[in-house]
Amino acid sequence: MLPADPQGPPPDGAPVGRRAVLGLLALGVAGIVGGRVVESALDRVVAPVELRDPTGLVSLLPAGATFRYYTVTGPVPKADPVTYRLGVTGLVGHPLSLSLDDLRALPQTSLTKDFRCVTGWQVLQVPWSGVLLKDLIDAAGPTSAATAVRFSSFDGLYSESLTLEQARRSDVLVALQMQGKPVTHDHGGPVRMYVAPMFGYKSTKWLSGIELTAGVQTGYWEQRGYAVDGWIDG
Ligand SMILES: Nc1nc2c(c(=O)[nH]1)N[C@H]1C(S)=C(S)[C@@H](COP(=O)(O)O)O[C@H]1N2
Ligand SMILES: [Mo]
Repeated sequence: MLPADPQGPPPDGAPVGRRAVLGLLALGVAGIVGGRVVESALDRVVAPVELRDPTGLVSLLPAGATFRYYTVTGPVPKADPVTYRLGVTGLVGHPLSLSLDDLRALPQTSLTKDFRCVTGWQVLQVPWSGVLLKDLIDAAGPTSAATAVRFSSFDGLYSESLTLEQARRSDVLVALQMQGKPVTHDHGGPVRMYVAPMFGYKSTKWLSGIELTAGVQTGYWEQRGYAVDGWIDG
Protein backbone atom coordinates (compact mmCIF):
# COMPACT_ATOMS: atom_id res chain seq x y z
CA MET A 1 0.00 0.00 0.00
CA LEU A 2 1.26 3.45 -0.85
CA PRO A 3 2.01 5.44 2.30
CA ALA A 4 0.03 8.50 1.37
CA ASP A 5 -1.84 9.89 -1.54
CA PRO A 6 0.80 10.35 -4.21
CA GLN A 7 -1.34 12.21 -6.64
CA GLY A 8 -1.25 15.65 -5.06
CA PRO A 9 -3.19 18.63 -6.24
CA PRO A 10 -2.85 19.93 -9.76
CA PRO A 11 -0.67 23.02 -10.19
CA ASP A 12 -2.47 26.16 -9.13
CA GLY A 13 -4.98 27.22 -11.71
CA ALA A 14 -4.19 24.38 -14.09
CA PRO A 15 -7.24 22.86 -15.72
CA VAL A 16 -8.01 19.32 -14.74
CA GLY A 17 -7.96 18.29 -18.37
CA ARG A 18 -4.31 19.05 -18.69
CA ARG A 19 -3.50 17.19 -15.53
CA ALA A 20 -5.52 14.18 -16.62
CA VAL A 21 -3.66 13.89 -19.85
CA LEU A 22 -0.33 14.41 -18.15
CA GLY A 23 -1.30 11.55 -15.94
CA LEU A 24 -1.91 9.45 -19.01
CA LEU A 25 1.50 10.40 -20.31
CA ALA A 26 2.99 9.48 -16.96
CA LEU A 27 1.40 6.07 -17.10
CA GLY A 28 2.71 5.53 -20.59
CA VAL A 29 6.21 6.29 -19.37
CA ALA A 30 5.66 4.12 -16.33
CA GLY A 31 4.72 1.25 -18.57
CA ILE A 32 8.12 1.48 -20.19
CA VAL A 33 10.24 1.98 -17.10
CA GLY A 34 8.60 -0.77 -15.12
CA GLY A 35 5.58 0.37 -13.21
CA ARG A 36 6.66 3.47 -11.35
CA VAL A 37 4.56 6.47 -12.13
CA VAL A 38 6.63 9.60 -12.49
CA GLU A 39 3.90 12.17 -12.11
CA SER A 40 5.82 14.82 -10.25
CA ALA A 41 8.16 15.58 -13.12
CA LEU A 42 5.46 15.43 -15.76
CA ASP A 43 3.14 17.65 -13.74
CA ARG A 44 5.30 20.54 -14.79
CA VAL A 45 5.05 19.78 -18.48
CA VAL A 46 2.53 21.88 -20.37
CA ALA A 47 0.49 20.00 -22.91
CA PRO A 48 -2.17 21.77 -24.98
CA VAL A 49 -4.59 18.88 -24.90
CA GLU A 50 -7.95 18.29 -23.32
CA LEU A 51 -9.82 15.76 -21.26
CA ARG A 52 -11.85 14.42 -24.15
CA ASP A 53 -8.76 12.73 -25.50
CA PRO A 54 -8.65 14.25 -28.99
CA THR A 55 -5.11 12.88 -29.23
CA GLY A 56 -6.08 9.29 -28.59
CA LEU A 57 -3.76 9.08 -25.59
CA VAL A 58 -6.32 7.18 -23.57
CA SER A 59 -6.10 4.32 -26.01
CA LEU A 60 -2.37 4.09 -25.32
CA LEU A 61 -2.95 3.13 -21.69
CA PRO A 62 -1.46 -0.28 -21.03
CA ALA A 63 -4.01 -2.93 -20.25
CA GLY A 64 -3.83 -4.93 -17.05
CA ALA A 65 -2.65 -2.15 -14.75
CA THR A 66 -3.51 -2.85 -11.14
CA PHE A 67 -5.26 -0.71 -8.58
CA ARG A 68 -3.35 1.70 -6.44
CA TYR A 69 -4.57 2.46 -2.95
CA TYR A 70 -5.30 6.06 -2.20
CA THR A 71 -5.82 7.77 1.09
CA VAL A 72 -5.44 11.45 1.86
CA THR A 73 -5.17 10.79 5.60
CA GLY A 74 -2.66 7.98 5.95
CA PRO A 75 -3.83 4.73 7.55
CA VAL A 76 -7.58 4.61 8.24
CA PRO A 77 -8.91 2.59 11.20
CA LYS A 78 -10.84 -0.50 10.13
CA ALA A 79 -14.61 -0.41 10.55
CA ASP A 80 -16.18 -3.05 12.78
CA PRO A 81 -18.57 -4.87 10.43
CA VAL A 82 -21.04 -5.38 13.29
CA THR A 83 -21.28 -1.80 14.47
CA TYR A 84 -20.77 -0.14 11.07
CA ARG A 85 -23.63 2.19 10.12
CA LEU A 86 -24.23 4.21 6.98
CA GLY A 87 -26.26 7.34 7.64
CA VAL A 88 -28.61 8.85 5.08
CA THR A 89 -29.45 12.24 6.53
CA GLY A 90 -29.92 15.91 5.80
CA LEU A 91 -32.88 17.18 3.79
CA VAL A 92 -34.91 13.97 4.01
CA GLY A 93 -38.24 12.98 5.49
CA HIS A 94 -36.92 9.68 6.92
CA PRO A 95 -33.28 9.67 8.00
CA LEU A 96 -31.73 6.20 7.77
CA SER A 97 -29.01 4.42 9.68
CA LEU A 98 -28.14 1.25 7.81
CA SER A 99 -26.09 -1.69 9.02
CA LEU A 100 -24.14 -3.91 6.65
CA ASP A 101 -26.90 -6.52 6.94
CA ASP A 102 -29.48 -3.87 6.04
CA LEU A 103 -27.48 -2.97 2.94
CA ARG A 104 -26.97 -6.61 1.97
CA ALA A 105 -30.71 -7.24 2.25
CA LEU A 106 -31.53 -4.57 -0.34
CA PRO A 107 -31.60 -5.35 -4.08
CA GLN A 108 -28.06 -5.54 -5.44
CA THR A 109 -26.98 -4.13 -8.78
CA SER A 110 -23.86 -5.30 -10.61
CA LEU A 111 -21.90 -3.51 -13.27
CA THR A 112 -18.49 -3.91 -14.89
CA LYS A 113 -16.55 -0.92 -16.11
CA ASP A 114 -13.03 0.48 -16.41
CA PHE A 115 -11.89 2.34 -13.29
CA ARG A 116 -9.89 5.44 -14.08
CA CYS A 117 -8.00 7.87 -11.86
CA VAL A 118 -7.60 11.38 -13.16
CA THR A 119 -3.82 11.04 -12.76
CA GLY A 120 -3.76 8.41 -15.45
CA TRP A 121 -3.84 4.86 -14.16
CA GLN A 122 -6.80 2.71 -14.92
CA VAL A 123 -7.97 -0.81 -14.31
CA LEU A 124 -9.97 -2.37 -17.10
CA GLN A 125 -13.31 -4.09 -16.65
CA VAL A 126 -13.72 -4.08 -12.89
CA PRO A 127 -16.85 -5.81 -11.60
CA TRP A 128 -18.73 -3.97 -8.84
CA SER A 129 -21.94 -4.65 -7.00
CA GLY A 130 -23.99 -2.97 -4.34
CA VAL A 131 -27.08 -0.94 -3.69
CA LEU A 132 -28.18 1.74 -6.13
CA LEU A 133 -27.66 5.10 -4.45
CA LYS A 134 -31.01 6.06 -5.91
CA ASP A 135 -32.75 3.39 -3.82
CA LEU A 136 -31.33 4.80 -0.57
CA ILE A 137 -32.22 8.34 -1.56
CA ASP A 138 -35.76 7.28 -2.40
CA ALA A 139 -36.09 5.38 0.87
CA ALA A 140 -35.01 8.45 2.83
CA GLY A 141 -37.38 10.72 0.91
CA PRO A 142 -35.61 13.94 -0.06
CA THR A 143 -37.49 17.14 0.73
CA SER A 144 -38.19 19.60 -2.08
CA ALA A 145 -35.18 21.66 -0.96
CA ALA A 146 -32.72 18.83 -1.65
CA THR A 147 -30.73 19.30 -4.86
CA ALA A 148 -27.46 17.52 -4.12
CA VAL A 149 -25.88 14.69 -2.18
CA ARG A 150 -22.74 14.88 -0.08
CA PHE A 151 -20.67 11.82 0.83
CA SER A 152 -18.49 11.63 3.89
CA SER A 153 -15.83 9.16 4.90
CA PHE A 154 -14.93 7.70 8.26
CA ASP A 155 -11.35 8.68 7.46
CA GLY A 156 -12.63 11.97 8.88
CA LEU A 157 -11.51 14.15 5.97
CA TYR A 158 -12.53 13.04 2.49
CA SER A 159 -15.79 14.22 1.00
CA GLU A 160 -17.46 14.34 -2.37
CA SER A 161 -20.75 15.48 -3.83
CA LEU A 162 -23.07 14.80 -6.74
CA THR A 163 -26.13 16.66 -7.93
CA LEU A 164 -29.32 14.81 -7.08
CA GLU A 165 -29.79 14.10 -10.77
CA GLN A 166 -26.33 12.52 -11.04
CA ALA A 167 -26.91 10.62 -7.82
CA ARG A 168 -30.03 9.01 -9.24
CA ARG A 169 -28.26 7.48 -12.23
CA SER A 170 -28.44 3.74 -12.66
CA ASP A 171 -24.62 3.46 -12.68
CA VAL A 172 -23.98 5.04 -9.28
CA LEU A 173 -23.56 2.42 -6.57
CA VAL A 174 -23.10 2.24 -2.85
CA ALA A 175 -20.66 -0.60 -3.40
CA LEU A 176 -20.36 -3.64 -1.16
CA GLN A 177 -18.40 -5.80 -3.59
CA MET A 178 -15.52 -5.15 -5.92
CA GLN A 179 -13.81 -7.70 -8.14
CA GLY A 180 -16.18 -10.42 -6.91
CA LYS A 181 -15.55 -10.08 -3.18
CA PRO A 182 -16.39 -7.71 -0.35
CA VAL A 183 -14.67 -4.35 -0.77
CA THR A 184 -11.40 -4.66 1.14
CA HIS A 185 -10.35 -2.13 3.75
CA ASP A 186 -7.65 -0.69 1.49
CA HIS A 187 -10.19 -0.11 -1.25
CA GLY A 188 -12.55 1.69 1.13
CA GLY A 189 -14.55 -1.15 2.66
CA PRO A 190 -16.80 -2.20 4.06
CA VAL A 191 -18.75 0.28 1.92
CA ARG A 192 -17.55 2.76 -0.68
CA MET A 193 -19.11 4.76 -3.45
CA TYR A 194 -18.69 3.72 -7.06
CA VAL A 195 -19.63 6.51 -9.44
CA ALA A 196 -19.05 4.65 -12.69
CA PRO A 197 -19.26 7.51 -15.22
CA MET A 198 -16.79 9.72 -13.36
CA PHE A 199 -13.10 9.69 -12.45
CA GLY A 200 -12.07 7.74 -9.36
CA TYR A 201 -11.93 10.74 -7.06
CA LYS A 202 -15.74 10.94 -7.14
CA SER A 203 -15.94 7.47 -5.54
CA THR A 204 -15.59 8.11 -1.81
CA LYS A 205 -13.90 5.31 0.13
CA TRP A 206 -14.75 4.27 3.72
CA LEU A 207 -18.22 5.72 3.22
CA SER A 208 -19.93 6.77 6.44
CA GLY A 209 -22.56 9.27 5.44
CA ILE A 210 -24.82 10.34 2.62
CA GLU A 211 -26.34 13.74 3.23
CA LEU A 212 -29.00 15.39 1.13
CA THR A 213 -28.11 19.06 0.78
CA ALA A 214 -29.45 22.25 -0.80
CA GLY A 215 -26.47 22.56 -3.16
CA VAL A 216 -23.30 20.82 -4.29
CA GLN A 217 -20.51 21.19 -1.74
CA THR A 218 -17.08 20.84 -3.27
CA GLY A 219 -15.11 17.79 -2.25
CA TYR A 220 -11.59 17.25 -0.97
CA TRP A 221 -9.86 17.24 -4.35
CA GLU A 222 -12.22 19.82 -5.81
CA GLN A 223 -11.08 22.28 -3.16
CA ARG A 224 -7.61 21.53 -4.53
CA GLY A 225 -8.42 22.13 -8.17
CA TYR A 226 -10.23 19.12 -9.60
CA ALA A 227 -13.40 19.57 -11.66
CA VAL A 228 -16.63 19.30 -9.69
CA ASP A 229 -18.19 17.31 -12.51
CA GLY A 230 -15.78 14.45 -12.96
CA TRP A 231 -17.18 12.93 -16.13
CA ILE A 232 -14.79 10.56 -17.84
CA ASP A 233 -16.39 10.90 -21.26
CA GLY A 234 -17.10 14.62 -21.31
N1 LIG B 1 -11.79 8.46 1.55
C1 LIG B 1 -11.11 8.52 0.38
N2 LIG B 1 -11.75 8.19 -0.75
C2 LIG B 1 -11.10 8.25 -1.94
C3 LIG B 1 -9.75 8.70 -2.02
C4 LIG B 1 -9.10 9.04 -0.80
O1 LIG B 1 -7.91 9.41 -0.78
N3 LIG B 1 -9.80 8.92 0.39
N4 LIG B 1 -9.12 8.81 -3.23
C5 LIG B 1 -9.99 8.88 -4.42
C6 LIG B 1 -9.27 8.71 -5.66
S1 LIG B 1 -8.43 10.05 -6.24
C7 LIG B 1 -9.31 7.54 -6.36
S2 LIG B 1 -8.59 7.40 -7.89
C8 LIG B 1 -9.95 6.35 -5.81
C9 LIG B 1 -8.91 5.25 -5.67
O2 LIG B 1 -9.50 4.08 -5.21
P1 LIG B 1 -8.59 2.91 -4.67
O3 LIG B 1 -7.76 3.47 -3.56
O4 LIG B 1 -9.52 1.83 -4.25
O5 LIG B 1 -7.72 2.50 -5.83
O6 LIG B 1 -10.54 6.57 -4.53
C10 LIG B 1 -11.11 7.85 -4.35
N5 LIG B 1 -11.78 7.89 -3.06
MO1 LIG C 1 -7.75 9.51 -8.32
